[in-house]
Amino acid sequence: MGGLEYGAQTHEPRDDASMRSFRHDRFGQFIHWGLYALPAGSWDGVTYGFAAEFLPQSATIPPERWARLGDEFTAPEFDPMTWARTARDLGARYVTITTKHHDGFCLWPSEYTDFTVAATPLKRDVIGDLVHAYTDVGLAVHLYYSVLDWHHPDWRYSVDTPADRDAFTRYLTFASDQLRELATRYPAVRGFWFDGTWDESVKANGRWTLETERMLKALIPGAIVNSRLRADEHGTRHRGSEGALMGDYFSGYERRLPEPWDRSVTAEDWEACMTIPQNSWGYHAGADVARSHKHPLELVEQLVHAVSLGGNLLLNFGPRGDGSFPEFEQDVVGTVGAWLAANGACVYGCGVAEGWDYPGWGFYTRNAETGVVYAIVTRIPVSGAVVLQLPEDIRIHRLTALDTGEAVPFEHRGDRAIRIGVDRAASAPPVFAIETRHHETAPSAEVNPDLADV
Ligand code: H79
Repeated sequence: MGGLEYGAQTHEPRDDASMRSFRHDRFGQFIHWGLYALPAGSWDGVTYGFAAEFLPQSATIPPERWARLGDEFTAPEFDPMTWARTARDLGARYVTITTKHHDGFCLWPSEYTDFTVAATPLKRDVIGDLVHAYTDVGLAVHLYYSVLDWHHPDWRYSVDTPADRDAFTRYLTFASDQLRELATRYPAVRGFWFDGTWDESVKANGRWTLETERMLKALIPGAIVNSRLRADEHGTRHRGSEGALMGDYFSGYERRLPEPWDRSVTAEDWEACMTIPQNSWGYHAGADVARSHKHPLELVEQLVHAVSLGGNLLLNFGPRGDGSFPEFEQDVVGTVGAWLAANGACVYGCGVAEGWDYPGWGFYTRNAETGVVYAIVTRIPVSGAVVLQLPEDIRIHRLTALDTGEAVPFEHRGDRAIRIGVDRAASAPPVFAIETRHHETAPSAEVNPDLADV
């Protein structure tokens, strides 16, 4: 296969139970929590509009000063069970938690560095407690790990000298040790989500990325690893130089989704990660950032957009430094959670509806097992009606409102379209469940001249 040594190890999507379950779940909660949640975007009286977790760079804070934030990490409101229930109420089926972000601060008591939660007043093993709580409520846990590390003295952006190479080799050993530590301490986790892998130093170490993937899968059978970890021997990322996906799913969609009509993306598993603010993953208390928050229903729209193209959505939450969830995130939990409680059948276990072209008024999804197609109306037309173009030879067998289960009247428009009235005052996207059957053409006695053997 192009002779790549560190490229893609398989050329087909994984189809084991673990991967099927990840694909089925469709909706995950991302958690960004660390020291950056305390200053929440402001430093020495100045508010920086950029992402809260980038504050050390935005405000050029010396590492020693940043590390002293650990003394304030008391998180009196931190309750792992409340977090887990919040994710469950949201309708998420898995969670991805930051163990170490770019600032290098570790939320577990790693034996390989002192820059951890163990050195703060909070002391407790945040990762261990969260893995336990989320697993308890039935959510799969994935661990986020930033390879980029602003704290570690051996981190390098590029390896240009023998000294850099030695340092970075030590750094990669440190990262491997930490990852082995995570997989060993928390064997219940289902996957790893890598970040901070775009620098020349990592790209020059494709072999390390493959070995890391292999190590984690050896320690945790069935573990799922995102493509962002991976580079091949040419430094080509996500997909190897010959074009095949590395890791288990494509994780390059960050704060964006593929175009809704681009069905080419359905050839691979993928996940998009999304913020509620325009751009902050850690909690940001700034007023301008608050003004950028997406409406909870936009997030419903993004979720079904992802599912309609066979992808997952990983929606980020950045709890406050005290361990509580800000009000706007609780609103998202309420609205998205309520919508999914009534309409989750069009999300979980669903994917692309082959043959149903992207309609401007919303999205189609299809449950591969039942064959039911869902029409999710995220943009109700001013006409108060939507027209559904049917695939060839498909007829409507039953059409119901997903939330009530009641039959919905519709009007035929020739053989290939139907028209459904939609309540223009609907307070959330209505969903129609469509059971279809194949149209059986009556055998014709006449010879069709177009089919004549010529
Ligand atoms: O954890 C969240 C962010 O803090 C983190 N990723 C999400 C999940 C993140 N780190 N950096 N960024 C987001 C900004 C990324 C900038 C990039 Fe690039 C653009 C990376 C690759 C292209 C600029 C150009 C920086 C490196 C090359």
